[in-house]
Order: sequence, then C-alpha cells, then structure tokens
Amino acid sequence: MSARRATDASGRGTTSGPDPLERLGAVDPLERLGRLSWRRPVRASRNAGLVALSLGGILLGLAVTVALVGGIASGVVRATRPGPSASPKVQGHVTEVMRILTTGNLPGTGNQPQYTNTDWTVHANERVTIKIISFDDGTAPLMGSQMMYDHVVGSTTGRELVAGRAVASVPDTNVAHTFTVVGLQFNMPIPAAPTGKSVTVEATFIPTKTGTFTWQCYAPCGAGTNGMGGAMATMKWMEGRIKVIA
Ligand SMILES: [Cu+2]
Repeated sequence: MSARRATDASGRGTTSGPDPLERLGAVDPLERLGRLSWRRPVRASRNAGLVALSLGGILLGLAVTVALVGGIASGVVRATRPGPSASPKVQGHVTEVMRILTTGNLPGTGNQPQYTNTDWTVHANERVTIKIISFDDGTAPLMGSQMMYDHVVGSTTGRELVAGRAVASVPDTNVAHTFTVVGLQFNMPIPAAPTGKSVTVEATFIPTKTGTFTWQCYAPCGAGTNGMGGAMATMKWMEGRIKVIA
C-alpha cells in the first residue's frame, strides 16, 4: 500500500476535552512552592541557631526514648505491615496478539488497514503484553496535537520492542498507526512495515483499574482528505474495547 497523507487533526478523538496523556510530565506548581518555603530566615543569629539545635537534640532524644519504651511495653512490632498506600500484587501474565492487515475493503475506499482481535478482556493487576504484527507499509504521519502519540507511554519499561529493538518513540513521519488507550494512559506507536514484510511491535503494561476502555488508532490512516474516513470511521477497524475485570 502506498503512503497515505495527513492534513490536520480535526478528526474524531483528537479535539474533544483535556486528554490525560497531555497532562503527563506536567510540572506541579505546588512542588515549586514547596522548595521556596524552605528558605532560611535571613536574620537568625548564630547563638540562636545553636540554642535551637541543642533544644532540638534534647527533644529528639526524649521522643526516641518515649517511643522505644512505648513500643517495648506494648509488645507491638509490626515492621513488615504494609501501609495503606501499598500497591496490589501483580499476578499473572497474558499476551494479546493483534494484526494490522491491509486487505480490508470498505465501500468507496478501496483497501483499508484493519486491526484483528479488537476486543479482549484482561484482569486488573496482571501483566498484559500486546504484540502487534503489522503488514502495513504505508505511513500516516502524525501532525499537530497527534504528535505526542509518537512516544511510548505507560509500558512497564517506558519502551516498546520494534522488531526486537527497544525504542521510546517512532519518528512521526514513519508512524503508520498507534494503539492508544487514553483511559489507561497507554500508547504504542506502530511504524510502517518493510514492503512485502511485517513488523512486530511489543509492549507490556499493567492495568490497575477495572472498567471498559476504548482503544483507538490516533494516526490519520483512513480515507478522505484528513485520513479520518474509511477504517478510522469504522468500528473495529481502528478502534475497539478492552474490558478490565477484577
Ligand atoms: Cu491506524
């Protein structure tokens, strides 16, 4: 299949509402505020500092003593008890194999790329490896707000394997498709396959919440002037559902 063009990101899914992926890497203004509040007082005298240091030392010693005596008296030793923020244990490992074929035919559009195995169910807190074998040698370069989908997001290593090589992104001009699950903050860019061959792209993620999540391709790989028709506008061609159950 020859290279497809892309004009703008006016299509479905690229313009509505704040996208969780856009917030990744945002600087937290509170963090900056916290650093500023640790400035030392300008006029504190050396003597005052020493007195404070001594008093602090005495109080700390007292606190440690009380804590030790209290702990021994109650006989409670719970050093290994997990705190409330301990993350659930990761259990199990499944692999979902999807293919991107180019033999599909939609009325009026000719051959269109199509994902297979579009809907599947996995468990929360299990490793999910997605293996995408693409036979599509056409490109659908990312433009404008689509550009961020050239990066791998949410995988266990921060990378994906493209033909066995670990990469953190794919050049925008060589992107053919993406596998993007905004609700789970996960993204895999899929490069064009060598003509007449396939390319295998693999990444692993761990869903931590249950629910039904839509995945879709964010590259303008379909028909029409903006690439959002044909496959992109047809359910189960460049879009599907992932069910995460407990
Ligand atoms: Cu696509």
